[in-house]
Amino acid sequence: MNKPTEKGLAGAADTGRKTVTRKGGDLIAEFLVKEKIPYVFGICGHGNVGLLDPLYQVRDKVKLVSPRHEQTAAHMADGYFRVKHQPVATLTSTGPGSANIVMALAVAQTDSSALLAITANVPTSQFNRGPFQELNRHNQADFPNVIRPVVKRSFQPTRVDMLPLALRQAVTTMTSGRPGPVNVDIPFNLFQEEAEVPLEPAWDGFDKRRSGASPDDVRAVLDMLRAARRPVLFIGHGVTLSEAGKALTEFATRYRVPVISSPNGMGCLDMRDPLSLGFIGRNGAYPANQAGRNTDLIIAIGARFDDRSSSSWMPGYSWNIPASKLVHVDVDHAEIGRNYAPDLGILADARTFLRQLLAEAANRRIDGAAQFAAWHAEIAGWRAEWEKYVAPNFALHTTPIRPERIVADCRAVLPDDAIISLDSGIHHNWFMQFWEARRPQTMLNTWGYSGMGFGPSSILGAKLAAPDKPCVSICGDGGFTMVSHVLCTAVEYDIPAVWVVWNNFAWAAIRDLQYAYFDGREHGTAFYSGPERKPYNPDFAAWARAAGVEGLTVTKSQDFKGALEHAVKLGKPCLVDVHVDADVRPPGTGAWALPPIPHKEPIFGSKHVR
Ligand SMILES: Cc1ncc(C[n+]2csc(CCOP(=O)(O)OP(=O)(O)O)c2C)c(N)n1
Ligand SMILES: [Mg+2]
Repeated sequence: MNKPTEKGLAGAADTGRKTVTRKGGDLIAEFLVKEKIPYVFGICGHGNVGLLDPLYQVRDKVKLVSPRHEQTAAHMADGYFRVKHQPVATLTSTGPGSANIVMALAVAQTDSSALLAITANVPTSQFNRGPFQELNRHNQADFPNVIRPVVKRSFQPTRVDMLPLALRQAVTTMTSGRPGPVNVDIPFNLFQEEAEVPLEPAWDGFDKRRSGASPDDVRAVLDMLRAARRPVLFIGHGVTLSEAGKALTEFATRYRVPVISSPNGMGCLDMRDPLSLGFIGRNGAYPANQAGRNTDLIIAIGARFDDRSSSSWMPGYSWNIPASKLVHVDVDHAEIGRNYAPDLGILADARTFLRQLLAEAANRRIDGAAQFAAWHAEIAGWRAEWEKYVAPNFALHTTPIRPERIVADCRAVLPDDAIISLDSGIHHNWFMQFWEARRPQTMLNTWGYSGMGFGPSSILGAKLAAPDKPCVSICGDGGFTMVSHVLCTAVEYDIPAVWVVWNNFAWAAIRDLQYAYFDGREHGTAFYSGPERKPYNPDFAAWARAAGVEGLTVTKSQDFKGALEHAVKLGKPCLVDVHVDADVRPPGTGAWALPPIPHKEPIFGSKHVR
């Protein structure tokens, strides 16, 4: 080990670590290599130009991809992480460039997705002088205050020798416990200035530290299961993030416990399995809501009972707590009992907990098939009622196309390992209700923050993470228009993603709320042109072709399947513009409240309290 040099810094001397003399920019580039961060999704600016050259030096190990908007860069990083569980970085410049990632970071944070957001700031020598693009009304170089609510932590090293520690702490923070985005905000001069610095060891990454439940709690959960007659597992993103699909499937199958899933947990149990009841809430599946409101024991793992998966917490619509007993397991203490006080709260990683349950249950006699037989018979009845109600619409061919047709053809065409991303909008409600995710990490949803632009952007990151799998964004016409420049990035970087634009000439999710709650009036929620207010949209397929992407328009339902098959096989970026019937709505099976407006009752099945 090298001795700290005379010039050595206090930090170096304290840690006794090897020191090197480096420019800040080179340190950051080396750090990205050392941490095996394979991509930087970034957009240049005067503030970060000093880092571009060091990135050039490591371009074989760390690829720079520059989309046309910073929001897309962060969604791409988010999508990459969700598919591969390996974080990548974004790079944005001082001021506006970095301000453009705020929404995308909020999406990542509320959906527990890790990414390293490197932002640049003004030189330290100019702090508080009001240089170009400094925010300083409250504090010098104040971007960390802008970004603070949407990241797990923001670091602002102000000297080169502060970089190694800040960077190590940043990666440790973003991938420990509940993952999330982390920011390192770096004043411009640090890229160019040189210092002697102590080297930090590499962080050994995501997914290593997995605390479990206490043995007493594991036993207590199994005692509760033994006493139950109508149990359900409710799973969320925590199960996906801890890669607990196998343990979940084993536990559910062995003990015959039905599984209700929030969108980001979908696919941990193959949703074609009869034990999978689907999503719960207003646009959930009827068997899930029925089971949720009639269960006597909920074992919730890595799920947070947000308003959309709990019918806005109104008793008897999706859940019926405290009449039902609740075990709430999460890696984040802040989620345990946020909305429902649990009978037993357990701070634990999903996979560790499920493995503990499996190990302990093996020592006991639990015969789920016998114990829960009546429950399964009831569930089978609800499933049959639901299937009878929805199945006919899945078989219809219509013009404009019924939404069910799109779901059905996606199911038929896409292989089990295909990755789909959804955006915010009514198209998402249809997929929440009817998509059958078959594998974990294959359905990307903007769930917590529901930011439009996530779906069409994140699919680029998904495709980079999984180049051998079909990656299809199903997005609204409104949401696609917000980030239509994704087409350019697909061409520039040869990313063969597919966009299915769900074209209903409206911000239909919001238009439908207007129709439902404001006497059928529509104002500001649909797209028109001309004095006659004809429905308007650009010709998306022509728009795609103008960008160098293959573009198809589908107006007849018979044509969609073939168009999707073609797009998926093409091996080049492709957009399919599908004209969808804007007046068919997903059947509400739970409720959602916008207080103080009175909520709507479910249209299929009614609230039922045992
Ligand atoms: C960035 C952003 N702006 C606004 C909203 C509010 N919002 C939610 S859904 C929606 C309409 C979506 O329209 P479109 O993309 O066409 O999808 P559709 O509902 O028609 O399927 C809007 C405006 C949002 N979630 N995100
Ligand atoms: Mg729309």
